[in-house]
Amino acid sequence: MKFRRTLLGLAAITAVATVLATFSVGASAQTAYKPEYKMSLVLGPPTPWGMAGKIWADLVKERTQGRINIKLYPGVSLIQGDQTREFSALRQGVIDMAVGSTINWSPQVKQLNLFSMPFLMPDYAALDALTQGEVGKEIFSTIDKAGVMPLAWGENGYRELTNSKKAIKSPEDLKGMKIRVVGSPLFADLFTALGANPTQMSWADAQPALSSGAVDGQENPLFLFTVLKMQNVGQKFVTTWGYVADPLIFVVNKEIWASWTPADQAIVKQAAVDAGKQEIALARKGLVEAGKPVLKEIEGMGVTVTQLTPTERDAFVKATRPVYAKWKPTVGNDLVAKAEQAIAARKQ
Ligand code: X2X
Repeated sequence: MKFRRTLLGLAAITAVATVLATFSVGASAQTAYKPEYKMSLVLGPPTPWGMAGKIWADLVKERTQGRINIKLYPGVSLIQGDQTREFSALRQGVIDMAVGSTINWSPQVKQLNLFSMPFLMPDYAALDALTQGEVGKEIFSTIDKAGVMPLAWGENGYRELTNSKKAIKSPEDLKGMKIRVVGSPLFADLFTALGANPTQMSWADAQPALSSGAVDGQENPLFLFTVLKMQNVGQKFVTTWGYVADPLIFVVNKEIWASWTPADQAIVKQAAVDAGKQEIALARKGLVEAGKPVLKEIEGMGVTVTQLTPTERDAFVKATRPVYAKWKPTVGNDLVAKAEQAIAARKQ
C-alpha cells in the first residue's frame, strides 16, 4: 500500500514537472518577442494597401495591449525598393510581415500568376469567387508550403491602362508604345502579344521613367492613379479594360509566427482578416457605385477616360489568348480549371 502511494506520488511529481517545463518553454517563447516587427509594403498610406498595413498594425497593437508592435516600411525599403524580392526576404526573415501583391510574389510562387491571367476575372464577383473560395484556400496552402504564413486577403484592384500619347481603343493603338510592366514575365508576354514595347521595372523606377517620358504608359488600379496623381507624370489617357486584378495578401514570416503564443497568433490573424475587409471596401470605393465616380474624378483632372465597349474589349481578349494558353501549365492546369469553374458558378 505504502509502496503504491509512493509510486502515485512520483507519477504526480513527474506530471507536474512536465507541465512546468512546457509552461516555461511557452514563457521563453513569449519573452522572445521583438520590441518591433518590420512590415514591408510597396506603397504606404494613403494608398489602399498602405491603409491595409496601418489598420492591421493598429488593430494588433490595440488587441495585444502593445505586446506586438509593428512598424511600416513603405517603398519596400527593407529590400532597397526591389519588390520582386519581397517574398524571398519574407521567407529568410529580412522582413517580418507584409501586405503584398500577388504579382510581386509570382516570380517565387508561380501559382500566384493566376490573378494575372488576362481577362480571367470579368468582375469583382469573379475575383471574390477565387479569393473567398476553394481556389483561395489552395493558394494559401501553396504559400504556406513555400515557407510564409498567409493570413488574409486584401486588394490592390483591377489594373487599368494609362499612357501619355493617345486614347487606346484597340490593340493597334498600343503598337510600339513603351509600357512599364511589373515583375512577373507574364506581363512582358502580354504586352508583346498586344504589339507594345514592354519594359519591366520596379515601381520606384517607374515614376521617374514616366515623368521623363522614358516610358509612355503603365497599368495600375485607378485608386493609385488618383492618390499618386499620375496625370502629373504625363498620364493623360486612361483605358478601362479590367484585364487583371491583383489581390493583396497579409502574411507573416514563419519563425516570427512560431514565436507568438497561440492566443496572440489568433489575434494577429483576426486583425488581418478585419483589416483586409476594411481595405477591400476602400480599394473599391468609387468603382462599385453607379456611374463609377472615380472615372469622373479622373476626367476632372483633365484626363481622357476611354471605357471599352464589349466588342472593343473582345479584340484585346482575342489578342491575349495565346498568352493565357502559354501560362496555363505554369500556373497549373488544374488550378486554372478550378478557377474557371468557380467563376462560371459565381453569384452575381
Ligand atoms: O508596381 C506596381 O505596379 C504595383 C505597385 O502595383 C505593384 O506592386 C504590383
